[in-house]
Amino acid sequence: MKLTVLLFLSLVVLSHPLLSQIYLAPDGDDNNPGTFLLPFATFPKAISEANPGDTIYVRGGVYDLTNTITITAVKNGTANQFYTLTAYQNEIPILDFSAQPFGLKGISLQANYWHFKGLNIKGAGDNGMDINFGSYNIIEQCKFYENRDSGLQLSHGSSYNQIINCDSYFNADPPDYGDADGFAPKLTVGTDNYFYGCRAWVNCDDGWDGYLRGADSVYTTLENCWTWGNGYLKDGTDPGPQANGNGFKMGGGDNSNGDSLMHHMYLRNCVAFANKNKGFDQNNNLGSMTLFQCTGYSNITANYRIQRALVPGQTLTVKNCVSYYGLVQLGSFAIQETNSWLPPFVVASDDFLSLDTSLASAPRQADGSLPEIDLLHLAEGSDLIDAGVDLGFPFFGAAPDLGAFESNYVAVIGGLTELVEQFQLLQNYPNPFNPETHIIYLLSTPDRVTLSVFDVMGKHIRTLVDGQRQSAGEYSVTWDGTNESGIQVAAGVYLYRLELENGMAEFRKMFLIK
Ligand SMILES: [Ca+2]
Ligand SMILES: [Ca+2]
Ligand SMILES: [Ca+2]
Ligand SMILES: [Ca+2]
Repeated sequence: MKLTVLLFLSLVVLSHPLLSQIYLAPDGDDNNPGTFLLPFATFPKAISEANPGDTIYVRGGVYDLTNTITITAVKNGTANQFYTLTAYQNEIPILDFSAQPFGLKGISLQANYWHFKGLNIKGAGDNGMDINFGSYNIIEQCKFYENRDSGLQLSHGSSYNQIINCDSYFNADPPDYGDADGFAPKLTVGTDNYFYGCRAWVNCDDGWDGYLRGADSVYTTLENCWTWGNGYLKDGTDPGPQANGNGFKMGGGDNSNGDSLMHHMYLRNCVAFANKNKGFDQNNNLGSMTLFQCTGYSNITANYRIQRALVPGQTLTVKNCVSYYGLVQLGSFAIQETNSWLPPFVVASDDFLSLDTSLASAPRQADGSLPEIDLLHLAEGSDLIDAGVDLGFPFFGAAPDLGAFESNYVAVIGGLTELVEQFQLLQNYPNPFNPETHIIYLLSTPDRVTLSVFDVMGKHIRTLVDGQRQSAGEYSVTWDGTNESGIQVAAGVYLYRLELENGMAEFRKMFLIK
C-alpha cells in the first residue's frame, strides 16, 4: 500500500513531461496542468502537450472555434504509440466552427497515427476535417455535419487511413453548392484508405466522391457503408445540377485530356438509395471496380451506372447485388453473377421487410455500429435468399443472400424459407481494445463450436475455441491480442468468426489499438 502511494506521488510530481492522459474541457484553462480536475481549454494546448501514446480526453459540451486545428508531422505517432484524441466516456464534445470564415477548415490532420474518437465536428468554413499528408490514422465514431465543404476529405497522398462508424451529413458549400460531399477520398488522395460502417446523407454534392485530379492508381475500400438523399440541402431543396447528387461516386477524373485516371474501388455490403442522381456511379473511373453484395434502391437517374470501357486489364465485377426501383446500366464488359436484375430473379416490394427509408438515420448502437433496422432487409419467402454465389464471406443457410443484408431466413424445398437462428455472436467489448477483449455468443441448441481470429486479409491468427461441443447457453471468451505463438499482433482491424458443426458461421470485426 505504502509503495503504491509513493509511486503515485512520484508520478504526480513528475507528471508534466510524462503525462499519459490529458484533459480538455470547454470551461478549462490553458494555465491548468491538463488533469481531470484542472483541464486545459484549447485543442492546440492539449495537442502541444501530448506525446506519442498519450490520450487527450475531450469533455462534453460545445467548443466555439474559429481557428483551424492543425496537427503537423511534428506530432507523428507510431504504429505502437498512437496519439488518441477522444470523447471522455460517453460525453459528447461538439467542435462548433460555425463562426469560422468561409474557406477555413475545421481540423487539418497532417500527421500519422492519430486516433480520433467520438467528436462532433460541425459548421467549418471548408472541410470539417481534411486529412492531408496524414496516413495510418483512425477516425472513429465521429460526426461531420453542416460543414461548408466536404465533411471529411482525404488529400495530398493520405493513405492507409481507417474511417470507422462515422456519419457525415448536411454538408453544403454556399453559394454554389457544387462540392460538399460526405466523405471525399478524392483529388490528390493516397491509397488504401478504408471506410467501414459509415453513413453519408443529404450532402449537397455526393455521399462519397472518389474523383481524382493529381492522383492515379489508388485503392479505396468501403464495407457496410450507407448513403442516401445526396444532391439536396438540409431543407430538402435542390440547389441545381452542380450539386451532383450521387451516392457512391467511384472516380475517376475528367479523363478529357487523354489521361486515364484509375481509382480502384472495392465496395461490399454497401447501400445507396434515394439519391438525386446515381447510386453507384462510375463517373469516368477507368480503374477496377468490385461491387459485392450491394443494394441500390430508388436512385433517381440510376441505381448503378458503369458503362465506360476501362483501361485494358482493369475489371468491373458485380456479384450478389440488388437493384430495386431504379435503372442498372452496366457495360457489356462487366463480370456479373447472381445479381437481382439477372434471370431468374423478380424483385418487388414484398422482397423486403421494409422500404421505410426514414429508418436509415436512426441512432447508432452503443458500440458505434450501424443501427439494426429492417430497411432493405429481405423478407421471408424472397427469392433473393440463399440465391447468391459464395464470395468467401460467412452466410446463413446454403448460400449468401443477394444484397447488403444477409437474412436469418434460409431457403428450403419448394421455394419456401424458414427462420433459423442457432446462435448469436455479439460485438466484442471493449472495442477498440488493448490489450484484451471479450467475445460473447449464445447457442440455442448444443453444437460444436469453433471461434477463430483472422486478420483483414483472412489470414488465421488464433483459434480461441477449437471445435468443442458446448451445450445451449451463453459463453464469454477472452482474446489477449496474441497469435498462436503467444506473440502480440499489430494494431488494426481483426475479424472473429464463430462456426458451428454444420458450417453455419458469422463473423464480426474488432479493433486492436496500441
Ligand atoms: Ca459537384
Ligand atoms: Ca463531389
Ligand atoms: Ca422476389
Ligand atoms: Ca443465406
